Amino acid sequence: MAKLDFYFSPGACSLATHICLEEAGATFTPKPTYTRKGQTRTPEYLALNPKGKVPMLGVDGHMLTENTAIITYLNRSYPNAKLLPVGDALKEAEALAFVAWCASGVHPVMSRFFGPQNFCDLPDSADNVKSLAAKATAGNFALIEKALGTKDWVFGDWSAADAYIFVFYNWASKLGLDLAAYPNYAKHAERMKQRPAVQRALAREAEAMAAMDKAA
Ligand SMILES: N[C@@H](CCC(=O)N[C@@H](CS)C(=O)NCC(=O)O)C(=O)O
Repeated sequence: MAKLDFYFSPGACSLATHICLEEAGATFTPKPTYTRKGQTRTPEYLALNPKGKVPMLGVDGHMLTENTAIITYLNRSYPNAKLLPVGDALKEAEALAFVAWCASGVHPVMSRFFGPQNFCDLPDSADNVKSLAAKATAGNFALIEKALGTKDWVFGDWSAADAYIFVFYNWASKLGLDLAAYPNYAKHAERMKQRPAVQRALAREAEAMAAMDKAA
């Protein structure tokens, strides 16, 4: 098996990959890299990943970025974990399309909440940026709610798609967004918290966060 180094920031979208690593039973070295402390923007980190983002997975020294790509790699490397539907090319591609939409359609909209000034720097524009982000997020969450329907998991069996949408539900809860219109999504988040792999990933992230706060 390849030597894996996992770069993540507690609470960031890297949690999707973190959960998949745990679900796969992979052995990896955690490398907490705090976005809030600018640690993804240091010359050392940028030398590894010029995009300055987490997640990043070192695979025998090769740096792989983007949740979608890392999940694809883990799915191929740990087929027993079934991170994406196995054995049916169309179903696998559909799940990958969902994960790619999380990365390209849902995440960038929610990023506006965390850095409204990066999207519009006109004076007093932050509230407008956030209220447009809330509207667009509501549309995306309605699609997630519909994709879940009454199923336990987006694609019937658990998959990486469930890991990525869990990140957004956590963000929305922390932001205090109104989540009343998404009862299936709320139950999904509770189900996710029951999974041992999710508990291990969350515990490691909480530990890393506590260490960062202590060092601050
Ligand atoms: N499309 C990427 C998104 C990566 C991303 O935006 N990561 C954020 C954390 S949620 C980050 O590292 N931000 C740090 C920064 O921009 O300095 C993926 O899904 O992996």
